[in-house]
Amino acid sequence: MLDKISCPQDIRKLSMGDLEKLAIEIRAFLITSISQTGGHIGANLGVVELTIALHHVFEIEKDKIVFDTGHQGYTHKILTGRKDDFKTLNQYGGMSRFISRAESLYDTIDASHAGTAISIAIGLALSNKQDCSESITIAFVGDGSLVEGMSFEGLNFGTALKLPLIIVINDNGMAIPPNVGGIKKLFTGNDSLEKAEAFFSGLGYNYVGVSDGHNLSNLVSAFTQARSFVKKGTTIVHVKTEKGKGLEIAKTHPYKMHFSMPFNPQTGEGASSTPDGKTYAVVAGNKLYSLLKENHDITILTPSTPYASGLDRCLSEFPDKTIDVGMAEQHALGMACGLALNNRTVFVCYQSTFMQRTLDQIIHDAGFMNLPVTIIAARSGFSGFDSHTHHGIYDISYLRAIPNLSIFYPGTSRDLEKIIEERSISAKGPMIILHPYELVRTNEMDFYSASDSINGIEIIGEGRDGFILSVGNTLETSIDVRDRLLKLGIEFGLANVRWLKPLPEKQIFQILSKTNRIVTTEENVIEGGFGSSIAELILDNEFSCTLLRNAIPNGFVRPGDKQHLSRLTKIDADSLMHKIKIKWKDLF
Ligand SMILES: Cc1ncc(C[n+]2csc(CCOP(=O)(O)OP(=O)(O)O)c2C)c(N)n1
Repeated sequence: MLDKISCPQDIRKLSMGDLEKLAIEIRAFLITSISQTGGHIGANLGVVELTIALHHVFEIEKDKIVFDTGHQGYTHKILTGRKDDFKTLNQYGGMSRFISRAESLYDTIDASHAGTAISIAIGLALSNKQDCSESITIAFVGDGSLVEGMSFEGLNFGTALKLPLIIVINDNGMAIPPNVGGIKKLFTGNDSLEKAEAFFSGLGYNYVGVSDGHNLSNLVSAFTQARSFVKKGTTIVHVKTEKGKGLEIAKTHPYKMHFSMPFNPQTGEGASSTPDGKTYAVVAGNKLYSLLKENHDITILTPSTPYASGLDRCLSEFPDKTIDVGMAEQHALGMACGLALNNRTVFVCYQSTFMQRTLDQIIHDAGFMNLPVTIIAARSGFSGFDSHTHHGIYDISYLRAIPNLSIFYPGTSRDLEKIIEERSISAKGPMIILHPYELVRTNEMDFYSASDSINGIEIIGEGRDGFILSVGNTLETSIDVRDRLLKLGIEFGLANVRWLKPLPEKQIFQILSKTNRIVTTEENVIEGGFGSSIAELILDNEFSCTLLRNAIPNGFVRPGDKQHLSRLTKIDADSLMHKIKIKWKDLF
């Protein structure tokens, strides 16, 4: 069947029997292909029929599907001519894990952060209405992403105007972990469709429920009905599906198999959402776990990304103290502020890229009230193959300006453990701890000083010709560059800076007064980053130093292997050596 589809009209012509055969083929293809490359296996196996039915009923050349998050669009990709690209998934320059406008005319938006579809679809539908266009807009949103603040804002407005809009809710009971809260309650139980109908009708929506989202005939009828309602205002099509449908391991472990590295589809061997080994997230998660074990009175919150934060054991063994608040980044911080107001010690664990959604809560709630909330943001810097929108490369720039906020970026796993421990004992004012998406170096202690203190910056070595101020995971590059310079008889000192805000000014002033060649290194964009903070210090205090800021040039960076991305953005050791040679020719 798959080979017979060369354009969208072909799917519209298929009989029910052929649609069913197509679903079987697509599911088999997804299992074979994703088990080899890795990818969002569970989410995509659950929406094969749903996507086929949408393509069958709607005219994709005219009607627009707006996928929320965009991780569940693989069947859509297959149906829009990208089957052969699946072998390039998770390769540099290969097919995106998400919906991507660069890939296809039929991908309406670029997305990978959840919650955007309903609002964007409302805007598209309004403009279509203004143009008297026949186009129907379909927002496709999972029950997990439905709890995002932006989804709720859109849901509220979705019936304010009569729009040619359909909102499809893919209800599988799961975000990455199981969904939580009121929406989960609404969507659970034998009477869930009745409860949902009452809820959405109350908001002013037409409602169509589908209890078996793998039954193509039911789906086609539901979408045909929704299409006929379009002139009557917005319709919700609420579809029950099973995440991981058709693959035993994905069905029984939907959390683990939301996304997986390559795996054996028969045995499940290799199935894991993160690379093997001790990542910084594991270090942070283990430290929090040991604090809970030692009965520290701490509360840990995560907005549905426990795996990225290494919280699995905390969640399973200390469910009262470790709370998944659902896909609700803003709410997580608000809730943390409430806990802190009542003197609780609270850690909020984000994946750095999704923390962007909560900028104002950091400023307005935690910052303004100077509350002792500790945010731990994993995957700061490059996020590897995740997505070009998943890199946490703006963190330092947008956080630096926030009053009262301290920013700590550990250079070693020891720094990370220490700062978490210190914050669990005494936290004053809000703090963000950033850490990278990387394995901890197995021999890291060979490199650094033996001191256990995390006060101020850690001087790793002195040098008469210049000084490298290094942030977080760029320390290794800095050590490499320092060694290469030493071999050329050029002596640069090196510090693991750790404290980005407030800067340990006294120590930095000492360095600035001893040398006039300063290098800063960071895995952050150049504008407003750590290097900029040193430039400000130099300028404001009239030091005569020359400064080389080794940081990522402004722009969106493709997903890819981290080392490759460092080379591409010219922050790797070779590039830094080259920049040093050009800037300070007199040294060579
Ligand atoms: C703002 C934001 N928070 C967290 C994530 C991480 N994330 C990606 S998919 C996902 C679960 C999505 O659940 P749902 O929308 O129900 O879709 P499903 O995978 O169950 O089909 C999460 C938490 C994200 N992409 N964006």
